[in-house]
Amino acid sequence: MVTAEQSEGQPGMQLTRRRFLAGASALAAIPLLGGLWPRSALAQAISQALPQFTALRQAQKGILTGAHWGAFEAIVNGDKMVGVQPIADDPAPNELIEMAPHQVHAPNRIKYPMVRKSWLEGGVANGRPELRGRDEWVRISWDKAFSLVAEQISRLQKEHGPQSIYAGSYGWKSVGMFHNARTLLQRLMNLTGGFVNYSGDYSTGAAQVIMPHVVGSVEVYEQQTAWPNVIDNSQLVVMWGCNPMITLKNSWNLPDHVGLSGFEALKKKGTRMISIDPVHTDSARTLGAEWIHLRPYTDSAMIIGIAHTLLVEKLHNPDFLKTYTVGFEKFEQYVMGKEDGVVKDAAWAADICGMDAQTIKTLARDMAKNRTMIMGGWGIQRQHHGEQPHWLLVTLAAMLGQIGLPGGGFGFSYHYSSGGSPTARGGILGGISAGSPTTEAGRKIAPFPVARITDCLANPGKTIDFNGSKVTYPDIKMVYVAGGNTFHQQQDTNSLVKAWQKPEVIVVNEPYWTATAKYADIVLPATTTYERNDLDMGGDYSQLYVFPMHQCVPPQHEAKSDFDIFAGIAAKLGLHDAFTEGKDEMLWLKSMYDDMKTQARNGRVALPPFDMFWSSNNYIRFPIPEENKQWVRFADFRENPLLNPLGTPSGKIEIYSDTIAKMGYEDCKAIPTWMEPHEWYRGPEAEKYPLSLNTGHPINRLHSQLDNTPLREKYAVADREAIWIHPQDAKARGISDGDLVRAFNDRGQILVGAVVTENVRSGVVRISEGAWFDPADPAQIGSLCKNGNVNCLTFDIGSSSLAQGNCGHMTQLEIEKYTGPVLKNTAHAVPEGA
Ligand code: PGD
Repeated sequence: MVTAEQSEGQPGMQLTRRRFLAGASALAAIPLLGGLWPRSALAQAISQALPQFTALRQAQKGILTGAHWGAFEAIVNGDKMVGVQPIADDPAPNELIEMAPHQVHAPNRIKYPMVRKSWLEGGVANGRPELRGRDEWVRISWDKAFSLVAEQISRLQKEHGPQSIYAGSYGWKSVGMFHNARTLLQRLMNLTGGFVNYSGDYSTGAAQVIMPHVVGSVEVYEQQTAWPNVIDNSQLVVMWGCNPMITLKNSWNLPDHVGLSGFEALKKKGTRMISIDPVHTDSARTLGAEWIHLRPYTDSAMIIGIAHTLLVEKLHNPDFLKTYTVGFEKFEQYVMGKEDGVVKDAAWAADICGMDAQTIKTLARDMAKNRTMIMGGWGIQRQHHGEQPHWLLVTLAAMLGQIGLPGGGFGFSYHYSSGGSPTARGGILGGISAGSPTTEAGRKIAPFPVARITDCLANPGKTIDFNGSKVTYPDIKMVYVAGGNTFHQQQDTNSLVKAWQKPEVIVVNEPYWTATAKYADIVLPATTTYERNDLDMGGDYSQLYVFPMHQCVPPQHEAKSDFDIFAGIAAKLGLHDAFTEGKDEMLWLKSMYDDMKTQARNGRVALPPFDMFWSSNNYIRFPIPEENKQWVRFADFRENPLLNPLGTPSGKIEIYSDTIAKMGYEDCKAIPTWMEPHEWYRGPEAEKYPLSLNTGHPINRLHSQLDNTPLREKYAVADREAIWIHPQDAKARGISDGDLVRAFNDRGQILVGAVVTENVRSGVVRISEGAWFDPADPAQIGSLCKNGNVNCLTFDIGSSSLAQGNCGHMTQLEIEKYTGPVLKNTAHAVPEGA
């Protein structure tokens, strides 16, 4: 059982946090709790309330700071970071924190502001955009850099308006509520008039659009039934397409790592766990979960097969369906083949999924017999028709009738940022605001779905469907990226390289020479978290800690924080005071803290003054109300659906959506359905490309972050990204463990290193996302990527007309043993002359 001490901890998206806390006002009746603060007149009370606080002070050697992979103390010698140690009460410290010194002192840091030579010389008219990624670089002063960028913004706002500047800048940046690269960029752009933004995200593009139609909330970023409740009550936990023991190592904000201890507790208790995945994941192996493997991209069919068994064996819950859902009868007709004559029974599903029907039937019976928690991952929705699996999982959970009961139902964020880590009661830090556009034109611009970036750059003026509306792409002339790695995140990298030649100017703020930086015109060196001061919350869902992130070392080389970079550009535009509001870094941190302090006081939690907090080099841990440890998602809806309706048009779970029906989309119908995907093992492309790709998140990295650290030694094979190949598939192609392999399809080719393993089912290969793009010949679009960037192979279409999410987890390919010339991996090299 997760104890009070263990069950600490909070998502990434501000939207989520606000949503949940609004929903959590039911907690208002908790008793008055004492203030929690470091060394002060109340030290005695503190050491009683926070034993771990004392432990931290005793053990403390270094400077408190943190990253997506954990809060830690940095050990510094002079101007060098030389080591780290985890904070004392992290229930599952993550070894990735050990990379912090390497992040600071990485050989491929961008040292100075740089400009691409042809752009500098030829200007916008003759900048030779086709040379992006292979041109020479010229070092310039910060003053010159600020002027160059400011001139472009000013020119474009005047000549083409805010719709010509794309500053969506999607990305995982670094932790810290103040130095939020993307928000700071957008704050500047709003002050200049406005800019084009994106909607959605790469993580949950499909699910976050379909779920509001189904249950009235995005679900993927909502608080989950609390871990202690799951541990106490769930009898069967089904991990459907997720790998929590890996993905929970990192969080959007500083992680509390409570989810990891939650899964460990389930294992210890002996709770039955099943992993449904084409890959025998690390989670399944370490937790001792049963492995049900299906063909990739066939999850929807399997869920429908389960639904059929439940129906014919009368294992479903008609009362729940009647009271809490609408449209089940239409789904039932579909499953029973009333209209199309195709009965979608276990045998039908098993044939599609490449498994035996008995497995599906047994699973259906086990789910109905036990208190079952279905934990759905997100990879299954980063696919063509990616809206369907989540809609179907909700439908399945509704048929089981356990939604809103302790330990039952479904949860789509247990594998992310410790969803289910009980919410503490304290203050919440707000960050710096992006503000809003200062011009009418800026206010009118509609965002486009984030993963349509290549399509947008390549096809200005094109109109696409999106969630019942139409979006017309603007004509983008400037792209500004700060805190993201477009050349990693976007599917079909080679199409991106082509479309990337369209804008007149591309600016990137980055600490490192990533491919996105190498393909820019102006590159501005950004500091890492460890070179600046910040504040963050610890625990995305739990909001458990307020954490000081102290500057550990001076800015490296000529790097500046994004705040200082944008303040410098703002000064050239006459907007310095509007941008900074007259405050420097520390004044901003103080005002953020003071706002939180006021808010906490309203919630009857007292906080120490900022100066005391900051100088203590300690963090504050908020108390968790007892009732939050047993919080059950949808319990209020279940208790009284009339008083607590869902945010759907009917107020109920919509298994049939009239709203979606009215959109009339062929690729997302009014009930959840199975549709053949764009590419799969039975499609025409499978003749040439028989292997199905699984591209999960990496074990020893966060997306592309840390690919340039010694961690590579743990996962790179022959100095390339690894590819997992089933022994049968390897043997058929004469490939042995450790071989260099060329993986390819019509879109691209990459060099990867073979790991021959039974941890993937035959017909499937796994390549993690995040390897930095490194084309063998940058002059040839489509040349071999020497580092193994999987997105060279994936295709770039929207999940459907509804959500337009990305399809990064779906593609057919072929592999062969690489016998070509020796190719040096230069993904992490500094461009010549830089
Ligand atoms: P990161 O590697 O986190 O990936 O894509 P995302 O672009 O978020 O890149 C963040 C970049 O920000 C890094 O280059 C880092 O150095 C930089 N950075 C960090 N801190 C700072 C800072 O303070 N200032 C500045 N200026 N820069 C900073 C991730 C995206 O990829 C996501 S979220 C998902 S879920 C998708 N996943 C997949 C997938 O599973 N499979 C495929 N095929 N494709 C995917 N793409 C998506």
